[in-house]
Amino acid sequence: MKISLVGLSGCGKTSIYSTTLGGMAPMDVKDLGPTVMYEVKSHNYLGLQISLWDFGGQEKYRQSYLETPKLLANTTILVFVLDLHHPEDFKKADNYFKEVFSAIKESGGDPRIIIFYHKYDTEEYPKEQLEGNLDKARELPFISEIDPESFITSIYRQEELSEVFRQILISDFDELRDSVEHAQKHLMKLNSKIIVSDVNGNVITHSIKGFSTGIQLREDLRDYILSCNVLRENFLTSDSASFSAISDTKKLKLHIFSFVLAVLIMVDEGAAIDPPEDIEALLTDMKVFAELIIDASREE
Ligand SMILES: Nc1nc2c(ncn2[C@@H]2O[C@H](COP(=O)(O)OP(=O)(O)OP(=O)(O)O)[C@@H](O)[C@H]2O)c(=O)[nH]1
Ligand SMILES: [Mg+2]
Repeated sequence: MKISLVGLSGCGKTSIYSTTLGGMAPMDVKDLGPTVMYEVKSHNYLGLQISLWDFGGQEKYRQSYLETPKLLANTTILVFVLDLHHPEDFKKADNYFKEVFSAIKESGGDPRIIIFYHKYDTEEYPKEQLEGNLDKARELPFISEIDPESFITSIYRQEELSEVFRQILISDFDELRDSVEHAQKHLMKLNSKIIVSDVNGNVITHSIKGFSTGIQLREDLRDYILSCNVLRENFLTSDSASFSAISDTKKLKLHIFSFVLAVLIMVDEGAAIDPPEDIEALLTDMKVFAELIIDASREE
């Protein structure tokens, strides 16, 4: 699956990648330099091979993509990023979108089109202007003509941005999407802190804030899952396994299903304990989810 991120220079494409799949915090991307030409980042998410093309937006590069349409060809999902903090560039951006869209269409492509109305925050920007800019952006000639699926995004609203990204990544896989919804329903009912991730530490859904940087699970837990997964593979030689870590005050249980899916359950001392049958129901659904992931990655 090829995701192409396009937009003018400085609109936030590399920041979006870095703070979702790249595991960086918003503060760390302030000093990113402009992307030279384009960068392709491969990412395995839930067993799906994602290649994310970050097309540097400086004028000299923009021209070269339009002249070499094969770079944009085979795009599965085209994400236009529009910078809400720079309304003076809206027209230029709208025109660039139109040119990219035409170049892809001319090369026979038919990608899903998504627009990010990005930098929807007041970080170094006056609040009064933001809403007006958003309205103006929606009325741009090309954007209103194709009326694409849209999201309002900001790297400073990490949970939402990651959720948008997760939705986009699995949107083509109906069954996976249903499984994620099932997991979310279970999590809402349970008191335990739970993270469902893949074995590489990409968070799929969770019921605790602060355990991830974008889509990436925090490093110590990611390392724990990776180590347990190696034990499962080499020592237990089974597709699925469970692990426990217990201290005086905390309990951490890890379930790995079909070598792809990890369910981490944390219980603090004194916290309400969930009925075992409710946890069992979650785990049964996640086992099915893991099998669907395997099927989906085979189909790809
Ligand atoms: N306020 C705010 N600033 C952001 C956001 N996303 C990115 N930025 C800032 O925008 C600047 C440029 O971001 P980049 O990600 O490098 O922009 P780019 O689109 O990759 O630029 P090129 O590589 O030249 O095409 C950085 O200083 C980021 O900190 C956001 O959501 N809100
Ligand atoms: Mg960049």
